Amino acid sequence: MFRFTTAGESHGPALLAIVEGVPAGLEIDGEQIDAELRRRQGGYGRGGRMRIESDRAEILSGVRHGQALGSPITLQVRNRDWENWTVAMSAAPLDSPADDETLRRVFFPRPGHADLVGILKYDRHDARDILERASARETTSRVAAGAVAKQLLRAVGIEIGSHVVMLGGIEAKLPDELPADLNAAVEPSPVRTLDPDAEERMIDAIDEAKKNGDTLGGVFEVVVSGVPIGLGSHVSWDRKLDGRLAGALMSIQAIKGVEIGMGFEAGARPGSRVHDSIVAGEHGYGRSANAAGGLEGGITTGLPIVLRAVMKPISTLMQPLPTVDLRTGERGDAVRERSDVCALPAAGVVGEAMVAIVLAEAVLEKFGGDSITELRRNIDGYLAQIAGRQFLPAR
Ligand code: EPS
Repeated sequence: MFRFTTAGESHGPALLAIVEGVPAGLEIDGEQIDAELRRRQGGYGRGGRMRIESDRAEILSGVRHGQALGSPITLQVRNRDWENWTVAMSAAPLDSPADDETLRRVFFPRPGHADLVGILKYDRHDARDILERASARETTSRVAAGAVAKQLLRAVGIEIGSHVVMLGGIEAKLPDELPADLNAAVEPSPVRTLDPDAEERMIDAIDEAKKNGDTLGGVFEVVVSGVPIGLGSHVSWDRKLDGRLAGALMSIQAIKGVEIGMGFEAGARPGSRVHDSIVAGEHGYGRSANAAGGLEGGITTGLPIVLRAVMKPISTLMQPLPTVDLRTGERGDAVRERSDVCALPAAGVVGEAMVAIVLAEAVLEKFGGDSITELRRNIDGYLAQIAGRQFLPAR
């Protein structure tokens, strides 16, 4: 079984990810993990923290001489900023009392963040106890784990990319066909978009928001190619891959909605203008289009999986929103923690990681295998079976 968990506070000593179920013998390249971490740190609109950190993963377990052992893989990314937080975030009780400023306590919860609901639910009195874990810094662990999942998927021919399709209301004009290597095409863009014209306006919008002490969100798209027919299942609600992918994307900080394929637009059209016709092609069954976004009945169709997620604007505003002082109930201004004006380009990278994790899980569920050799053999056997199944008369 493929599974992962993360741990770590934003200003604690480190962020951790434990990934279990990676088949033995899979080549694990630490450089590729670090490259994904670097991608997550980028994008126009990031704040001061990204100038402090240069995230790198140390592999603490589960890999020997560059190959997975089949045992849990532990990844650690140290927080450089920790040296400024050793007192405020000390795990041990302090020897002597310290003032609120030294402890960096937070009494003005931010609307939109987990601050208020978190302290009420967990019975805390300092919102720092909540925000340290609610912070999107946690996505560092997800991207590290996702980079391992990506290496597994790449070994079986599945590739994942992403791009920004809308930022702060500015929509990117998309080409009829996406570039084969989506990430290579968008990486030079500071906002990770394919439309140079929109890129300029998106950058201006971020500058404007920054000037106004405001923040911006938007929509990113994740595209997966090389997916075999038959991942996921229609038989039970929790095995439907569309639901699992949507849930994984929705779990990313600040994500408020997910679309698959044509998405919400499908609700405005008649069925005749939504569903992809089934056609008989040279290589077997095919589709006239991919409005379904690569998923029907919770099962992959063999066409690219296309998912979109909307990110709300970050809830830390330099022009703060109204809130209430947790100590007195008096009206106040929400805390102004250092933050980003826009983290949408990075959110796309996190989206890729979450999609990779769910797909790695789905691949191993369907094909199993303790070793990469066994996994490949199982996949090859299934693909041969599917190929032989094309156009057979009904039994
Ligand atoms: C982030 C690190 C954080 C923020 C941001 C994402 O660093 P710090 O809080 O030290 O400035 O820049 O976190 C949030 C947007 C949030 O709401 O918590 C990161 O590593 O991505």
